[in-house]
Amino acid sequence: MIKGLTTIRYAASAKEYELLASLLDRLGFEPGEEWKNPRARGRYFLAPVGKLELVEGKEKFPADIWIEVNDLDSVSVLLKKQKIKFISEVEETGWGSRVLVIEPARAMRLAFWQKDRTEQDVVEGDLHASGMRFGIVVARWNSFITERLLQGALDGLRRSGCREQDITVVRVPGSFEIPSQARTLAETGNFDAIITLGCLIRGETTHYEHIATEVTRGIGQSAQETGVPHTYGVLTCENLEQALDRAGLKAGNKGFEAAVSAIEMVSLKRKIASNQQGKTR
Ligand code: RBF
Repeated sequence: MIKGLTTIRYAASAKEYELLASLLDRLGFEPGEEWKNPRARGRYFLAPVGKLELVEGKEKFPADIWIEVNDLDSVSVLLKKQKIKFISEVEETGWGSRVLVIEPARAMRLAFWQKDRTEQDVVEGDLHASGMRFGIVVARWNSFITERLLQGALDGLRRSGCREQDITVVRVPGSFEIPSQARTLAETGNFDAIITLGCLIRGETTHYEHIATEVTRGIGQSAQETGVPHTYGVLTCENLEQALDRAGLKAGNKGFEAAVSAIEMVSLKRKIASNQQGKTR
């Protein structure tokens, strides 16, 4: 039901608006478009994660916007260069983090914080697809369903910033042909990940179990042997109704999910590779 969260700050003047916008830009927020009407204007800035947090009791660092960063010391240097008013310098919070608080405009307090690194630091992929190249293999069998999966996958890629020219769609006759084509694409070295889309319906497929097993195994094997992430958007359903549900009706769209998983896997692979480099330097 919930789609997003927007919190608004009103700038007291055009000068303050420009100052805050350039500050948020410099800090590395993803910039959104500016809107304008005769009475007002606005710009939005996006962060990868948003949360709405309730607090009870007294908070030591009063600020109503908390911005989590991964290099608090650089943020502190940047803010000092901009001559922003500090309410508190970098301090330990007592809950495994450090925080600093600024007041870039009257009655606007921003806290920047960074979690202390722990041994069990988690590495996770994120969902920015710009600069990533994807191959999509889609089966024509049950195209009524698989075309919807394809639309879901394309939607997932585009909405995450992937450019049209970085997406290659290849159609194969049926799900049985997906693994070999996925491998062919992976071996070209032109793709960061392969997204596989198909639909097997038990009622219509003799030896359904065998085909499903073979397709799944083949896709997994191609992923492991080529080292290119593959994601699985092959529906295995009892009947057409169930397939329809999973291709965009009640139960989401498995093509969309496969695309988002592909982005995450590429991002994760890149992070692990750059972490390794860091360790050997
Ligand atoms: N391909 C699919 O992607 N989904 C199916 O549900 C499906 N059912 C099939 C049922 C039969 C009886 C046959 C012969 C093929 C079916 N295929 C299906 C196609 C299969 O994946 C492959 O493309 C063809 O068998 C050609 O190798």
